[in-house]
Amino acid sequence: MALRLEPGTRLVVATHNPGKVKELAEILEGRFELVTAGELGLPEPDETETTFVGNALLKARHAAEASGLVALADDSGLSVTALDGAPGIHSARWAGPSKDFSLAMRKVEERLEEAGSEDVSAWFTSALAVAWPGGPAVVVEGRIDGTLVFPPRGDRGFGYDPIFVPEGMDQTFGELEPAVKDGMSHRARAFAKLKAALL
Ligand code: ITT
Repeated sequence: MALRLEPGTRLVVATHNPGKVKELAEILEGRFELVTAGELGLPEPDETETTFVGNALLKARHAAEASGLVALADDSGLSVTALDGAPGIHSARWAGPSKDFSLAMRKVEERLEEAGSEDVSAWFTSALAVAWPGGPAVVVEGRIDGTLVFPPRGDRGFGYDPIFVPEGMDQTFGELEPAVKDGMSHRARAFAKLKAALL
C-alpha cells in the first residue's frame, strides 16, 4: 500500500532549530497539526550519520519512536564548491557550542581566502525525512545553488543566510522576504518532492 500523509495529521517537527520550525510551518501551509520536538521535551539525538539523508532519517525515526507521532525532520547545510563541499553536514558545528553564525560565516570567508580560489559558488541542501512510529520512513533531498558574498548582508532567515545569494537573485537569503526564500529554497524544493511522494 502506498504511504500517505493525510491532511490534518498531527506531526512532530523533529528539530530544535527555531529558524527551521518557522520555515517548515510556512512551507507546510497549515496542512498538518504541528508540534515541535522542543514542545514535547524530546532529547536531541547525536547526528552520527555521514550524509544529510542519513541524519534526517535518524532524527525523524528517533522523534517518531520517542513521541509515538509521525515525525518530520530536516537535515541541511551549506556546501562550498572551493572547500570540497564543507561545511556540509557539519554546518551547525562550525558555529560552535554558542551557535554563533557570525563566527561560522567568518570561518567560511577565512577558509576561502586560504584556499585562494576565485570560485564563490555554493549550495544549500535539505534532506526531509518522514517516519511513522514503529513503521516505515521516507526521505527526499532538495538543493539550491548560489554564490557567497562577504560581508554578510541582512538579518532575516537564520544560519548562513546573510552570505548566500540564490541563483537569479541580487539579494542574500538574509535580505529577501521570507516568502521569497520559502518559495525557492532547498527546503521548499525538498518539500515539493515529499508532496509528490506522500500527499
Ligand atoms: P536540528 O538538528 O535540531 O534540526 P540543527 O541546526 O542542528 O537543528 P542541522 O544539523 O541540520 O540542524 O544543521 C544545519 C545547519 O545548516 C543549520 O544550523 C544552519 O546553520 C545551516 N542551514 C541549514 N539550512 C539553512 C538555511 O535555510 N539558511 C541558512 N542556514 C541554513
